Amino acid sequence: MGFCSPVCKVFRRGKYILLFLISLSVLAWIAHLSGETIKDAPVSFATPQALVKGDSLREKLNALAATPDRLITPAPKEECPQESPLLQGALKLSFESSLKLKDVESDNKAVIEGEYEPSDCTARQSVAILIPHRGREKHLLYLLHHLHPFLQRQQLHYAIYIIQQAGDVTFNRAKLLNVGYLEALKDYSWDCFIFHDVDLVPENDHNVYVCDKQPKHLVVGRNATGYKLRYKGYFGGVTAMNKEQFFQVNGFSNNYWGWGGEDDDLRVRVELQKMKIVRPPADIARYTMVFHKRDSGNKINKDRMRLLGRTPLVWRKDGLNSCTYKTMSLERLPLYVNVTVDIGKPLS
Ligand code: UD2
Ligand code: MN
Repeated sequence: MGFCSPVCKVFRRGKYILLFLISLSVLAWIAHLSGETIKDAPVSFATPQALVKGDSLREKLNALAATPDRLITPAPKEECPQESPLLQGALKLSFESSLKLKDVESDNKAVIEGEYEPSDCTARQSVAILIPHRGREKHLLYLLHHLHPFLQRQQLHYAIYIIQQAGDVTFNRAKLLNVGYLEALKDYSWDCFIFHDVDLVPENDHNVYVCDKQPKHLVVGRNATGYKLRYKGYFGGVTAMNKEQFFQVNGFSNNYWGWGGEDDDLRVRVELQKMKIVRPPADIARYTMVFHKRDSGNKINKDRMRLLGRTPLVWRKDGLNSCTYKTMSLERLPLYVNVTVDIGKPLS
């Protein structure tokens, strides 16, 4: 008991040394094996799955190294300046009888299917221009000729929609504009809508086609009326309302068939919502109206005063939420989206 010979001591120590040597060789073997695994691992291809699924750092590095240039997101564009450096102020307008659609198309190569956005900065607003139309081709040509370069100088992301009333039933400007709003929103969530007569050409590009915190009336004056506001509360010709403002007033009434009253009706809707109409300065908000006579399909609406009196009672039920129509065609032409609609006919 308690006795161990020198031979026995040597034997005990040797056991520990042997154990130590065995552990060392096991470790060396493991290290060797894992080195082989890394060497033999296949080079992963840069797919989004590889980046998500791959769990080794090497796999992720391989994936990054193999990412083709086109997958690298370009640096975000800066927002366009508050005031575009491209504005020219008062413009010299031209109404050449020889002007052709092809000329306007070749002058506006950056416009694709009626839509444009600046290449070097991000536009401050995305704006849909809605133009009610029937049988005013020459006016439309003059307007496109002036409006496209005008909007591009304003560095806007925009698209022009022409809403054509099909058939020869009495014209209904307001309902066509409701259709324009509903149809344009199917393409893109536009921030701002400009409701634009086909025959009004803006004279100064400082009259910027963007929406404000309040509904905006852009035609303070025009050539035919001595560039004076026609009357207090006048809201016709060209107006700008953002998506929410127009939705809040339930759009235009659908019930104004023929000439007059629908613009005043919109003003009443705006006022009922306690919104306040704003206007740019008179020296800027100037338009030339191409001369025209009253269209045969757009007789004066004798019922307009009676309808106007009922607006506070009916606006909730008569507007965007009751606008029924049938889209006959939707063509994406080079300079505008052409929506042809059957909007029905007056009740009586
Ligand atoms: C005034 C208003 C207009 C509208 C209208 C009464 C101005 C500058 N404009 O325009 O906004 O309130 O009175 O309804 O005050 N249109 C066609 N084909 C037609 C008939 C009308 O395309 O057969 C379109 C076209 O976009 C035209 C707009 O409707 O510009 C207004 O009609 P208008 O130009 O005959 O009426 P106007 O100048 O008295
Ligand atoms: Mn007109």
